[in-house]
Amino acid sequence: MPRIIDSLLKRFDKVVEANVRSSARTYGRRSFLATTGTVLAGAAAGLPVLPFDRRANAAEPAEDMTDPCGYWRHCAIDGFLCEQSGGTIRTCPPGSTTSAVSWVGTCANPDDGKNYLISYNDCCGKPAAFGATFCNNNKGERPGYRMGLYNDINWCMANADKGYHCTVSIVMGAAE
Ligand code: ABN
Repeated sequence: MPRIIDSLLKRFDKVVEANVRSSARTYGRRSFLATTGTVLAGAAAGLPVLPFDRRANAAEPAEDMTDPCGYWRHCAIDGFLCEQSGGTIRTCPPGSTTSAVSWVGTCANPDDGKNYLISYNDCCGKPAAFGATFCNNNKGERPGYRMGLYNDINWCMANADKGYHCTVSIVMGAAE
């Protein structure tokens, strides 16, 4: 091969190699990982973390509790436990709807000693959950003429389907 062509090919090789290396540095896997890592670390360090209190929702009742009615959030419940009827402590079982109105109690969380407002909503539109435990706790309950402080009624009264099924205990927030 003539020397001039050989020299041109070598130069061409060098240029191509330099381009490939530069491209690998910019678009390669390591570069991608390094950039992504930097962005994620920056986001974690820079984003403000909104304050919220996990304590009230921390301890879900164990299913094998010896006294399910003794769980702190149920301190003023009057009804069948939804968590034993296909729902959870704060969600109605499938096929039932949360009552539009409710009675609100105040219960102390033993984990932090603070009081929390608990909304006791009835779940409506299914037959009464006779297979579930019925709890009748009355902390803070007042006579029936104080509607919002009375738990011994069917809170499905404002729903289209007024059939009572069970009751959920929803933490609304810390009590003042
Ligand atoms: N809040 C539960 C309930 C429903 C019907 C009657 C009494 C209590």
